[in-house]
Amino acid sequence: MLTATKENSTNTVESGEELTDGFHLVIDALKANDIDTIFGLVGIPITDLARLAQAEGMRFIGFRHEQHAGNAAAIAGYMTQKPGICLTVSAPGFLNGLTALANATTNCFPMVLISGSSEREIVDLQQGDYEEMDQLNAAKPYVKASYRINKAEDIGIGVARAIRSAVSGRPGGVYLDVPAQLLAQTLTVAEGKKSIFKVVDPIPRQIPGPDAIARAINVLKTSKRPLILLGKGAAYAQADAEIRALIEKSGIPYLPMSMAKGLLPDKHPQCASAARSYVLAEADTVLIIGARLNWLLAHGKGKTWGNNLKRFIQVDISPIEADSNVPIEAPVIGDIGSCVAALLAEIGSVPKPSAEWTGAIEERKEKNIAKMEVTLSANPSPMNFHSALGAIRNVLRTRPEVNLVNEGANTLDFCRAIVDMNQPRKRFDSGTWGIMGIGMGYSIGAAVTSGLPVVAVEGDSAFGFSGMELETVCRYNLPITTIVFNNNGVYRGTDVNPTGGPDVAPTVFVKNARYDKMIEAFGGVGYQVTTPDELTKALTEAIAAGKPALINAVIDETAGTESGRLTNLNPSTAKK
Ligand code: ADP
Ligand code: TPW
Repeated sequence: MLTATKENSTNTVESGEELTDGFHLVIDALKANDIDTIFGLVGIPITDLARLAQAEGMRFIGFRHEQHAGNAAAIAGYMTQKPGICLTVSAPGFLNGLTALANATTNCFPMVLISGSSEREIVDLQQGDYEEMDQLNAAKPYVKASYRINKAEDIGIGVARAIRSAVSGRPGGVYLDVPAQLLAQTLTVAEGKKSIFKVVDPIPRQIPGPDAIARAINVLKTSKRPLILLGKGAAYAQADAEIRALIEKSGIPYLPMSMAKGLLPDKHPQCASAARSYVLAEADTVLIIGARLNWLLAHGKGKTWGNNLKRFIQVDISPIEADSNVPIEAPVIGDIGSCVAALLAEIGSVPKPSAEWTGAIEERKEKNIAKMEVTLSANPSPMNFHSALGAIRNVLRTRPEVNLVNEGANTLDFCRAIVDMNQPRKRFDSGTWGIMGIGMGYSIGAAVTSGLPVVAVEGDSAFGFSGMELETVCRYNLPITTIVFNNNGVYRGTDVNPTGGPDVAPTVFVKNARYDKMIEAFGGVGYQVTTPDELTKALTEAIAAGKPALINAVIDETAGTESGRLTNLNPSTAKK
């Protein structure tokens, strides 16, 4: 605590009265709202903020690049429904964090990026301050909300607004600008205390109208081949029991989007993942819960959907999500817990789907699963994506509590299809943008938040975006096992430079790189594996050890497909 010896910035204090300052008030405001962890990277003007957070009993997890601190905060927000907090310096630090904040907004994850900023009067006249930038305006297009706090007495309100904005309604990223001089401003302790408070009901329930529920139930009553589609919004909502009850009571087959896998165990008899193409094409009515009809679902139309317009019911908290891509016959607007509970109360009046529909799905599933097992159990040399993922799947089946982080192209597509999930909110991947670079940030965020092991399944290109954070993983001794699918390049390693010149092709990396040596530099354990058996042994051992490890899994460099399953989005290979 500071002590006033003469007039301070508030000009109200008599000599000897105890003072507090902006640094303390920011920490007090976060703590008052049960925030116990900050992910960030220090420097002027926020180093002392990080020090103080730690001194006041919060965890400060320091990163090597702000984007990964931001990604850690974002995934912590997704896992907990509390905004993940990322702290950065001004201008470049802020911009490095902004990618993560924009990604959080895109994925509907609650997060607050707090960045120090330069003096307003210099920034606004563009007089060339250290790390000068108009950060508030730079953030605006990419966030749900952005605020600047200019007076120490407003810190409580500013933090409250940031928290409420991040978690209420559709969650998203919030930018909070803290000018350097704000942090140094003082108030009396009594004034400071008065200005800090805990946000009441930051995630208010939003109850759907009874007419919307009746409309949705009527659509279901008249459907012949219904399907429920679960998105990561459904996982985020933590309404697991209600969702399970709705699915089981209705008897309707369901399909989880990738981060909704495990909301119900993937082995659930009504899970239609193994017949995905069939159900999307053949369903006549789709009840969407917490998913958007964006590119990941072919915008709700075209060949993926059997070229016919479906009847859609959409449960979402955003009133403007419906009709974004195709007409929605029955929008149900509210929080998923309330909406699903209201649908559950009426679902008894909807006839169970016909045996013809569920039987046809079952038949497809059995055929596809049998085909997949043959592919997974083949043991080619060198190892390919399937044989490696078959081994990982078998190990993770014995450890359902493990968090799985996944990025890459082929590595992402195949892992999503092969590695089943059995608990909710355990799968974290490239998400709505298909972004590369979330690997180590999400892994660290998930490990710190849950205290449970993390396995990151990473393409070698994908891993490169955040690889330096291996030092962070080792520094905090986190139970993270990173598996690099090393096929010598982006998608694969066999492209050649057609000119015969000295540069390698744009997709090619150093051959036979030893990513396992990288973690050894920081005291972690490295493994090099070339067969599924070696991978099984290394992964089992690494998870059991609960310490930082990296497995360099050598994958056939010819095995990958350009852009994985997104070949159709490449301008040169898209089907016209
Ligand atoms: P996916 O990528 O899995 O298809 P999306 O991120 O596209 O999922 O969609 C998630 C949707 O869930 C968003 O439209 C968002 O508004 C919605 N959502 C998030 N949280 C809630 C909630 N608590 N209640 C209702 N809808 C929610
Ligand atoms: C921020 C473009 C999509 S997938 C990918 C890139 C570079 C890497 C694929 O190679 P990898 O995986 O990881 O070795 P695999 O299994 O196919 O061998 N920059 C950003 N995001 C994206 N999506 C890209 C580039 C891309």
